[in-house]
Amino acid sequence: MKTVKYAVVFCLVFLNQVKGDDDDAEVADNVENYIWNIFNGENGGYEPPNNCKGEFMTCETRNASVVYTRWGRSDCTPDTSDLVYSGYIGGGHYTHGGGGTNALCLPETPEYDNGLISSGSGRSLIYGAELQTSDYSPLAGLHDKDAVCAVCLAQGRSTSMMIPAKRTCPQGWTKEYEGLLMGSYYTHKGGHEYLCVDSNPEVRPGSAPDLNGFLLYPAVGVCGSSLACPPYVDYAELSCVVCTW
Ligand SMILES: [Ca+2]
Repeated sequence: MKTVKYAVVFCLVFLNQVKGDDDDAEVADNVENYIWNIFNGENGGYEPPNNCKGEFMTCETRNASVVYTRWGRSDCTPDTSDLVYSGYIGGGHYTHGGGGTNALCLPETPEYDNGLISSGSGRSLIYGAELQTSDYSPLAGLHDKDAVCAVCLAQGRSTSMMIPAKRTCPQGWTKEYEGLLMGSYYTHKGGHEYLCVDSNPEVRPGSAPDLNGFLLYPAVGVCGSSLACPPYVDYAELSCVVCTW
């Protein structure tokens, strides 16, 4: 910290020298004020946000935080996170080789800029997501239903991770949720990333039936490849967990 203070003093001396030239004086004054505000302003130059709201979103704890997406749910885990927004999973079509490979958490209420809207077909196409679970008994009742998502803010933590094939977090980490690892069907052209879908998923109310855009299938490990079997089990659906630190 001492080195930083010496550097600040040097900068201020230098800026006073620069002020000898009228053309540079205003710029030098602005820089000088900026530096003084950082080191000597109210609250040490830190201006607390004035919109700190919510049980976990307090001004005092807002400095360290991380967001993660809870796939398959429209809410966040009570006592660990605050809801930022909820929406519907979207992404590229399962038959398309192009488009995105990542999944999106599309907000429930989109905002369009009319100035950006035009006609044409040269576009990247985004489709809603369906759970493809007709032959997966734990979620068979949700087959063809539209998948939802929530973006969650974890206050007081600084990073998040998804661990495939785990249900617990390493010591010291906070477990946000556990779920079922889901991906694209293995022969579909439109492959996409793996998502950890909550083990107790919700679906969009009024979901339309079998429209097939961005599709989510349970993921399994395949033995007889380079996969370590055991402990991995051939064609056993893989769990997953999302943790924050
Ligand atoms: Ca379907």
